[in-house]
Amino acid sequence: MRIVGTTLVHHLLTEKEAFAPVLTQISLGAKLIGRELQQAGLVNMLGYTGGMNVQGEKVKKLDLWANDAFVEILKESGLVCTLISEEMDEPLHFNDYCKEGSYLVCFDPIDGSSNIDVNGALGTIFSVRRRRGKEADHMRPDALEKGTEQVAAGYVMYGTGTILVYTTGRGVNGFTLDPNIGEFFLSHPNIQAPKRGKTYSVNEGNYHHWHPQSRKFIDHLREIDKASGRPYSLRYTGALVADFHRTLLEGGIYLYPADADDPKKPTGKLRLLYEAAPLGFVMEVAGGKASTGEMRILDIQPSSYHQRVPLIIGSAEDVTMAEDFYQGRR
Ligand code: AHM
Ligand code: MG
Repeated sequence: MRIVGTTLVHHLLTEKEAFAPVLTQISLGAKLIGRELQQAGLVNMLGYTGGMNVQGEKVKKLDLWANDAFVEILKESGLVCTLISEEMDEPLHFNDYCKEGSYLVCFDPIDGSSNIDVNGALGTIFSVRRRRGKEADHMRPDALEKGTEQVAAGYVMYGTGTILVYTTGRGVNGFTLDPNIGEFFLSHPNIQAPKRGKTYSVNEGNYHHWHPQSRKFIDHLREIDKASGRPYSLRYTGALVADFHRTLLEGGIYLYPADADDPKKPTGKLRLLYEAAPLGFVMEVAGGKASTGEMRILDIQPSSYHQRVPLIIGSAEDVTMAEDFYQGRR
């Protein structure tokens, strides 16, 4: 059955800020990626390019294709001065579009890349910030502001359907794509994250690499105690967006903790600017929390474009419980 009602385009007209064209372009990128994913196996878009990205990870063909598509589409908005992407070593700066009121967009074009070849869920994550300076040399201070400075953030999930969820700080709304007419319709108005959940989401294969606090917390969730709703169930898709989306709607907690052994992941795997901060903004506006265990994600002062942070995100009570373990109160 087709969803009818408010379209994303109509909803964006209610936003006070002038970035509606940026979000409209992001939704166009989402439609293109969604379509490409559906036929990727047919047009030789699966597999690796042979290259590595700035994080030393193998780059898949679709990662690059999606990155290029987003660059072109966001440039087209005429409002974006600077782009920071997981797939680009350095920020991309468009001198012609740098003016008063232009924006900086940080994005992960394809989140959950390891799911590409197995027809698993994937996502796109985006964060919109204001450009304060106009010159390329002011890019760094603008990009490296705290997550509290985001003016909009959200994600697209490519699963059984394509859904776009975003916030500008006043409510979190989700829009489902009707593929027959290529329009996003409001399907999840004013999303509120449950105060507490029943599931935890973590790559438990890394258990023996974690710090003791992480192991203690997960051990606690696995203990049997009916009164406190334990054990929690484990759910992990390998795509942050998919695990985050479930956690946002149904409650619970997602973690990608620091790694005590792997020198490549001493602060976890996920990137602050285009993974942790945007999802942290969405989760907080929906009533949940996002933390490193030690501090609020949105209060972290970034030090580099591709900085990684531990991420603990989800229902407010579940994240508070995790912080009790990480800060030694339990
Ligand atoms: P990616 O953006 O390169 O795909 O990496 C991020 C992904 C997340 O989507 C997911 O939660 C996590 O990495 C999975 O990592 P792991 O395989 O180590 O559990
Ligand atoms: Mg990625």
